[in-house]
Amino acid sequence: MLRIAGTLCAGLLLATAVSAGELRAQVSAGGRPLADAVVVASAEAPPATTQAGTKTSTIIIDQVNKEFIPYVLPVEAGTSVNFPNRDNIRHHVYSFSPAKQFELPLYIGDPAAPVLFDKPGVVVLGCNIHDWMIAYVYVSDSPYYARTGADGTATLPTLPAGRYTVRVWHPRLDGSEAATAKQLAVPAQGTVETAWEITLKPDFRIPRAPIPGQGGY
Ligand SMILES: [Cu+2]
Repeated sequence: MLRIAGTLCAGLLLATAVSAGELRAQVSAGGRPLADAVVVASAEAPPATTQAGTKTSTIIIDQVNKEFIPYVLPVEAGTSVNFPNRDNIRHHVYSFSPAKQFELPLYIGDPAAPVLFDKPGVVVLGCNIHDWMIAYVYVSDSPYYARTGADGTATLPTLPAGRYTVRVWHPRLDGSEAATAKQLAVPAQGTVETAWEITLKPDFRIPRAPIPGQGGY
């Protein structure tokens, strides 16, 4: 009997701890899974606990082999991002985007300070030296977001139960992010699934400059 009571008790505790559901989103374009899409869920009654400017995690965008890694980084507004340069040549990172304008003049290794992204919006990153280097910081006004992997799936694992507006964004999304919005209810337990098939604009990324003596890149 004791053992049964113990199990029951643990079960109740677990139920209390996980009064959150999971949202699993599948994003595709042209019928194929789409990586680097950002799925954002905004609660209709957002919790009042989130405070911008208090994020302490050390999130980074690397510069490796003259590319930004990752290509798309979703963060919550108020997050600082560091931009270490792992190459043995200098990069010069900048953005002219309204959500964050900044410049990290020519450097190797760690820049002097991380960059605070405090305003929601899409921030396009470039490098003054290498025109093909481009990346995106998606600054979210909601703490609930995830990026799709190569399988086109994004999982938001712990959403407090309730009603949400969910949207998808991608660097090449043809149309507005707002137009992708849909409402759904997240249960206290279990998974809710949703999917988008989106249209992409052509890829205007600048090809990498050829390296002398090597073909292609
Ligand atoms: Cu560069």
